[in-house]
Amino acid sequence: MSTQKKIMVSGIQPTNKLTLGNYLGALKNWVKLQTEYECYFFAVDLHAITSRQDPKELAANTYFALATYLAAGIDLNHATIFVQSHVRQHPELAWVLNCFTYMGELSRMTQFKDKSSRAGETIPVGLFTYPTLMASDILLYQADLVPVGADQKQHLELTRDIAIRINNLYGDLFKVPEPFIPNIGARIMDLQSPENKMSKSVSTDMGAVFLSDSAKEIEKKFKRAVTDSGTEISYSQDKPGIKNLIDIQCAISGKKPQEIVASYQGKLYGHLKVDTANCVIGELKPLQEQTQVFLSDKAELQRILSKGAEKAAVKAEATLRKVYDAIGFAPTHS
Ligand code: AQP
Repeated sequence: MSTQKKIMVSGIQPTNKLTLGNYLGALKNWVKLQTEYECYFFAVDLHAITSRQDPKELAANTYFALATYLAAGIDLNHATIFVQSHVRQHPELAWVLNCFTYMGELSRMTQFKDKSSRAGETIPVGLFTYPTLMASDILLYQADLVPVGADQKQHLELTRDIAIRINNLYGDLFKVPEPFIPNIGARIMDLQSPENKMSKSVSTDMGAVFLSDSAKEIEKKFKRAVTDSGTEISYSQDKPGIKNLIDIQCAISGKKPQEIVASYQGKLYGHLKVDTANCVIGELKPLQEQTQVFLSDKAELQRILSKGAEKAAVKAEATLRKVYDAIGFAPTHS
């Protein structure tokens, strides 16, 4: 009987410092799941440039993201971590996939519609073809599972469609991946507009808690969090601000929303805000300290990332070579 682990792939865009949403919605789950799967976790810097990035900030945010992965407990015995742009097979396969993906399919992507409406008159082509690069990230590693937020599910369905289309033409080149929406881990909403998700690049500074924020900043952001004009602490969709604070406490403590609500009987919104801030500060303190330890030894971090990229490239090249052979590219002779 084969004891081979299933393969799981995921990444975060280094468009800014990571947020509490990335941590509670993605990273914390990766750490829980990493022993069950062969994992590839990367910082998707090629995706990040679909919006304008300051070059110095992009590199700093990339290191910050990967140091945070390690600080959160990603274990190199279970997971390979690397920078997407260090593995050239990602854009190479993406080009091939572009040639098997239809304009109509990409035009229907909700994220493209959202992001292009914010981009104004000059919409980068990269924003349009973002899903084929994401498909490449997944298919290169023959991933079985991709943990995605609900907003990325459409991209994963497209990835499956492209994989099936190419497999039908050329034989089984790709594993067709399954979406995996972990039931643990919340969707964390913007503190200033709790009907929108907390986002690295879209949220305002007061709307997002960044993993680099000081305790004082975190406290201030929660105290100013938008709620409603009521007073009763309850967990419902028509109180999105309050629900978000409860969800944050649940994601950190592992408690159920009703347990949290019960502990606030007779208390005010202010209590909930202060407690949520303290809960977040307590959760992030060790993470922040460890992140600084990894960032302070850049040479060691770079060594880890080079090794990760080398290992990832071996797997990625095996898939890419199979694809190049199947579509008829002449082999290289060196
Ligand atoms: N608010 C959130 N709540 C829960 N999970 C979240 N994730 C992001 N925001 C939240 C999860 O983090 C992973 C990586 O996401 P990403 O950075 O690649 O892109 P995104 O989902 O588009 O997040 P941002 O912060 O809004 O990105 P930018 O601003 O860079 O475009 C995913 O697993 C995502 O579900």
